[in-house]
Amino acid sequence: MFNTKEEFKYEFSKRIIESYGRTVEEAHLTEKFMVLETMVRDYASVNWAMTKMAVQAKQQKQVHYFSMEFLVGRLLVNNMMNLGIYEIAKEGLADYGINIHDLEELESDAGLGNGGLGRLAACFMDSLASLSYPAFGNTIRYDYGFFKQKIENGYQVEVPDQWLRLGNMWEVRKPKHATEVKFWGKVIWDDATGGWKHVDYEAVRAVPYDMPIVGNDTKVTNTLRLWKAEPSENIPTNKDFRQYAQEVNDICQTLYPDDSTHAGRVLRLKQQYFFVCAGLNSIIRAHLRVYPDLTNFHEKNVIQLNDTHPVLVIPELMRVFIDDYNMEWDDAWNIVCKTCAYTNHTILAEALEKWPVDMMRDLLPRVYQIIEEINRRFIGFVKQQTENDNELLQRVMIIKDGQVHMARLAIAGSFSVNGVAQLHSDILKEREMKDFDTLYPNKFNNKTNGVTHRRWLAYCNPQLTSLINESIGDSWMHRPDDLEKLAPYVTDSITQSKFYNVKQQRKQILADYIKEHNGIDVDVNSIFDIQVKRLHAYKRQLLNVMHIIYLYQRMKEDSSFRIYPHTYIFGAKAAPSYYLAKKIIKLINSVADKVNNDPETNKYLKVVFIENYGVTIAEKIIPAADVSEQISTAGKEASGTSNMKFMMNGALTLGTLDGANVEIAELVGDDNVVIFGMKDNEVNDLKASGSYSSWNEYNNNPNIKKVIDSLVDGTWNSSREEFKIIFDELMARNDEYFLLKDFESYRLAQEKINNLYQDRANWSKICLANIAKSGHFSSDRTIEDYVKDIWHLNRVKI
Ligand code: T68
Repeated sequence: MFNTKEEFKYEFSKRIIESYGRTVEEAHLTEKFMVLETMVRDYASVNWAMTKMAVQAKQQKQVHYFSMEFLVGRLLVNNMMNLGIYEIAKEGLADYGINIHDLEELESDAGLGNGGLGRLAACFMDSLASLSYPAFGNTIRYDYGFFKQKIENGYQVEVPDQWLRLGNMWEVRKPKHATEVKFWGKVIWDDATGGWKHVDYEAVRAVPYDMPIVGNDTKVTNTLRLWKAEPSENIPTNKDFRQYAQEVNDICQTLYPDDSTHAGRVLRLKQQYFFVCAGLNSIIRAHLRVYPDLTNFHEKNVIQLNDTHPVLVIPELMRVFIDDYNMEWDDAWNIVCKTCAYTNHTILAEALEKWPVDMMRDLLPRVYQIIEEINRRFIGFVKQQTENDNELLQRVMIIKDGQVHMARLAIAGSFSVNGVAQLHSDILKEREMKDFDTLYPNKFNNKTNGVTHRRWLAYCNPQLTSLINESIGDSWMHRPDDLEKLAPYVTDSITQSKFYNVKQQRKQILADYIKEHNGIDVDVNSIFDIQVKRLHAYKRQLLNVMHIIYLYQRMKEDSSFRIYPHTYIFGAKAAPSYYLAKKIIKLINSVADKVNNDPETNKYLKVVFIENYGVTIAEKIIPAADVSEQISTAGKEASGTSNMKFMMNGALTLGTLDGANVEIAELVGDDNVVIFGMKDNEVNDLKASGSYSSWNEYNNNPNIKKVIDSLVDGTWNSSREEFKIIFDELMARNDEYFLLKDFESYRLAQEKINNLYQDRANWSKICLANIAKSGHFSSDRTIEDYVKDIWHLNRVKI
């Protein structure tokens, strides 16, 4: 262990020699990196062990966060900062002529997630540990994370993300805690035991790999448990071993296997049950090491279900209680419902999970049998509560038309159901899940998302952090609301100009990156207008592109029309099978090509698509933003979390009243955001009226018409077919997300920003006002809300 620079250097060189038989000078960069990582892990291990002991000794209640995704990102520097050893290590390495950033760059992102939902889970783990709450994460140890995106000739190409190539130094394999998961087979009644028995199954061994989650400035270190599937010793006799081994291997191979095929869907269901079953098994075993039985299970454990992906926790826990521990149904159900809580992240109908009954019955016969019984009893409950309202019953049944509705199962088996921003929670309660709110009046609640201000401000933006600390001290690291102390500085002209300088530095860093990776020169004095998030029609990257096309067309037509220089920056991965989304990426790149190379306009307008958007690149992009594009169709984005990160880094939100934008706007006030577009109720009414016609918008607005026409007249591609699908989405399919409807108000909002930015002092004032209010969107606040209303945890004392 080390507490001084000299001790660090001694330990570092000793380990290099022990591990690789060379001196520090001779060692390869990756060797230095791996040694440093191991040193940090070992340093954290002491606290890790103490945390486990402290939780056990006090028999504290823990939260178990079950999520198919944790988008952790890099950990090396983050963990060193949290442990308070960053400066020592950095200086010690510098003495050896090693730049710590060169080592940092070798770490691959633990990219075990798709987007917001996975990153939220990672932010929660950081806040839980930093606030000293006892918490456990459960997920899958995917061999490959979400794909790496390459852009070739403007198209997205997916390459495997081999995040484990250099190994994962943070994890510790725990074979002792391995367990069996059973698939397929059938269920028979066993007279001998008087219970159901699962026979002829295929067993898979689940082995946990634990990663420490290091809290900031606390000894508390929690665990993220990644489950890996391996062949069981008890191999099936009716199958070729190689085939069996292959099938086992497939379980943890990739995040989100292609579910456009039947085999892909079975695999995803297998993944879900795999980590749920393994995770529960280890929680139950740990509980029974301390208590004689499971009757107080819910007093010591709360399980948070991150969306419906881990909802099999509910029937699986029932199965274990009943089959393995002889509980009566009602007692088991009572405990399950007091243990589980469910977070919903979407109201998009197509994203609400359903599983075909046949598939579930074949793969998980006993679990399915239990779901049937849950459904049967649920129907009885509904009939009794509603005096036989059959229409309502049809709308809420868990098993309906040959499908198991996972969100309905989640609501029935949880004591809390929460949305992730106030508007989203209101929509769930009052519209999308109204029937369930009637059935269970106190279950629904809101927990507005948050992001860890340690990673998304202190770690990723040291320049801004210094400025803040210079002004108000660093108490906000522990109490993010203290960022409000900036309020008096918002109008101070010296602080404003210092802020402006910080922003310019961050824009320069991004500009250098863009130059290196895209070969495009961008002007740091232009407005950096940024939209980074998953590519989806409802998020409306296309509206942004349409507006860029409009600006370009107008500048080309009218030489007196010029805008303040703008750099529009995009980053987005499209799901591999999402054809429209991929075409939008191609369109962005085609527009970029043309616009960037037009000498007549390229002083005013540049477009950049940054490839492979993910946690690490976000840490460079977000601090450089002047404008944060949050332009989803109102009512569609459950919360959004990049909006919070941008705000924290001093960008102005250009957004619709959707998700957490609503709360951002309320907090900072009308002068400090730019809001446009239809509101949620207007979108709803327009849709319900059936009167919307995108052709009317097209015919009545010449700007729109020109933009749309350019999609199919060869402007952006020699083939007129290239973007036909985008044209059809807007015109033939009547513009499901109302881009044309909101276009004019978006254009005016952009114009407003164009003018606002030119008053540099006022612009800085707006950005500072945003930072001052951003403490509310720290995940520390969110976690405290969960703890107070749902989890009821006490802090760990070491
Ligand atoms: C996001 N959801 C929401 N889903 O879209 C976003 N879905 O508004 C919200 O801020 C965020 O969750 C956190 O609450 C997702 O990221 C998924 O990634 C996903 C993955 C698989 C299946 C369905």
